[in-house]
Amino acid sequence: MAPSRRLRRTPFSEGVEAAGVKAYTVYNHMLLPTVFRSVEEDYHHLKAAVQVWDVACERQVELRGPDAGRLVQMLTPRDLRGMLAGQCCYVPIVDETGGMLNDPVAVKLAEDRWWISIADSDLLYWVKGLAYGYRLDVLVDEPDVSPLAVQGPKADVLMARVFGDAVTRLRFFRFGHFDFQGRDMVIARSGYSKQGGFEIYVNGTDMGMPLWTTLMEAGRDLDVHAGCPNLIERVESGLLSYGNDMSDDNTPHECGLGRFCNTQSAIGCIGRDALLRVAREGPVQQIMPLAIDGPRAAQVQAAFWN
Ligand code: THG
Repeated sequence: MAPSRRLRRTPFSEGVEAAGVKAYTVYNHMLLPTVFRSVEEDYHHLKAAVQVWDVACERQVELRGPDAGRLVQMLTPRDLRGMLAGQCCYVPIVDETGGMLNDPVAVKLAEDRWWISIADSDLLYWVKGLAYGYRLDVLVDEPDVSPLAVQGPKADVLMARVFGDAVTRLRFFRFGHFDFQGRDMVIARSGYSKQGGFEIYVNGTDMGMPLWTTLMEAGRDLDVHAGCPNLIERVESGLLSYGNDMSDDNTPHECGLGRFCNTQSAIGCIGRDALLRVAREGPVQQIMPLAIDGPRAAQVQAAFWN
């Protein structure tokens, strides 16, 4: 891959490279590791131990101001009226046709301040366009906040060593503020695996490597290793990948995300009318999980790129 300023490194790239990353992909114009030892080895290790993931490419779209809550509700058919500060929420984002634009995690920092932790599409422009077009009293930008995920069955033990026992009392999709070397960090119990774990939202670049190194040293006896979202684990767990499993041609219902929609009560959602219309007709196609039985499949070569 040819380096350029358009392809962004992360605050953790130095650690990722020292850990022997074998492949990257590009996600939100940023490096995302995809393999350390092998996809299969990484999978078994993720299910047995604990991994530290550079998911800085899960960029934040920050909304700040009196109309922030109204703007978030315009983006999604999930009814967010009951959501409190301190909660995270997986929210399908749709356009005016009901087509999926992204499937981020919304983080409600305060009544007037949200992060939308995006999957791989330039959601910032859609959100800025709506804020401007509707003359909303809200600032929309991409702060330099980089998630670092700690995933796997031993994540609680490792996180307690670095942040104290209180971090293990976080409930699923809740976040709290924790100190690391005098700096405040937002930490949520969330992450792109079903093996349990946390995401640390790291502000700026300077604390990236100190945090990475501290986690690696504190977890040596737990067999901590650098890891990344794992293809096998995420398919088995039914975690969708925007751009791979779905695009703006699909409604949330076609993606199996109907359980995250309350279209009837999501007043203000831009795609609400379109989704109510298709709900009457029913989806014409549906993405389904698929398990293939039998002996180990042969390696598929890169003939997929056409
Ligand atoms: N964490 C954060 N940001 C992200 C992701 C993440 N941005 C990109 C990408 N991942 C967004 N996509 C997903 C997909 C699935 C989930 C989270 C983000 C997820 N789903 C669970 C499920 O489907 O069972 C739980 C959903 C729920 O109960 O609300 O966690 O991983 N910060």
